[in-house]
Amino acid sequence: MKLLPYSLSIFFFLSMFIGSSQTNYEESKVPSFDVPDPLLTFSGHTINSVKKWEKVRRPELLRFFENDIYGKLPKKLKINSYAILEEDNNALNGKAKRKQVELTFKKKGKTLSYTILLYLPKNKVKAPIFLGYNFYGNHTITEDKAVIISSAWANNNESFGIENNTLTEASRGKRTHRWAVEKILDAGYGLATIYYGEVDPDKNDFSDGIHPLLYQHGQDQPKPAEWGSIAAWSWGMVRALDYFEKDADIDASKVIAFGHSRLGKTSLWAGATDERFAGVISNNSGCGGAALSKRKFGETIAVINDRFPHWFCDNFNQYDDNEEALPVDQHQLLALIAPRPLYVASAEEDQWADPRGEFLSSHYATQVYHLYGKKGIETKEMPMLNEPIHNTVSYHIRTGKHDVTDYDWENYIKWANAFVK
Ligand code: GTR
Repeated sequence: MKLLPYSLSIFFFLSMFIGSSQTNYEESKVPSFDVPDPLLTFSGHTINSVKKWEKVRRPELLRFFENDIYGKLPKKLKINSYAILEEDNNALNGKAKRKQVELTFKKKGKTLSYTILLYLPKNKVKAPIFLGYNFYGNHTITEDKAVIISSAWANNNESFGIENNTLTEASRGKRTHRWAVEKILDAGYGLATIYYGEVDPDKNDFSDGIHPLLYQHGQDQPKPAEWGSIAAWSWGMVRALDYFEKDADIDASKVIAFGHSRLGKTSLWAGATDERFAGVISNNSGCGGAALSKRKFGETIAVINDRFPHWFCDNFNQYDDNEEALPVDQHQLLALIAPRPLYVASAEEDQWADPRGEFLSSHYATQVYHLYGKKGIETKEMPMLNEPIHNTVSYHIRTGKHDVTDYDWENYIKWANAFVK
């Protein structure tokens, strides 16, 4: 094994404590397992056509992921109303049109609102857009003073100046490096982002966010097969897409779901559950996202359910230290996105997310893309660092840590130009 850079070794060392003492980072210790076949039904029938995939296999896989992993929505809930809170045709030094649109939902006397920040390329009739959540508020993605600061609950974070779970001016522009707004606009795309905490605060508490609007009488938390926070955040993306269909500045047939880390798990689930998303990007999504669970490399199901008990549905707990019992794996989540363009990206130092597991997952999902005559990750050999493979299913592993960089965005734009636009 080659020597690891100092920062990387520290990260591994810390992760051992954050995770379980048995966190595995050695390829030789990955257990051998059968990769569940996307093209074989649970009752053993071979799927050899698009028709059978769409009629039989896709629905049964989707149902499994709903019931046992992310949790299903108890009911439908549509946008009650929306309001353009603010609009400027000369934002970002005249480069963009900015809109801040608030969606409101009402049920059982309860109300939830969240705000979409939109930057659209000027002089474009209907723009394709990237839609992705941010972790600390819309105002963190840009220095733009006009971006409204959310009053929703936020995780405290000293370096972002967030105390008392309240977002403030102190964090404006703190995450600009993760959002290549200019590059996106220059390439003719718009960007839509939402603070994920407005849809569901990221804590193990189901009395807030969107969940209570859909409880039955007397219910105070989701049932074992009902939606956790990832499914709630995905739902928020889907409802944003409903709004885009009404906005004349946006080409709603070209909305790409983007997400990093837990929000990459979210973009994948949004893309799987709503086929209107024209493409999906998973940036370093790891366990419960693009990475194969059965490899038990880096973060595992038991560890993620222990640290984030609210992310998945309670039924997912039955696979804690019991990955063998899973009749599916995450490549089949990716396959649910077929034949739409999909980009899975990893980072070299992000071993916690199992880059190799993310890569193999994209490879094993590719057979479903083949049914549609599309190309994906044809090889089982991982590409070199910073040497992307671009097909309908794309993959890269870049140098650096768990993050979103300009390099990632440059590749997403190239892929979107070739396969979505
Ligand atoms: C980590 C978690 C990962 C990933 C990440 C993030 O702590 O273990 O699964 O989701 O958080 O979202 O930043």
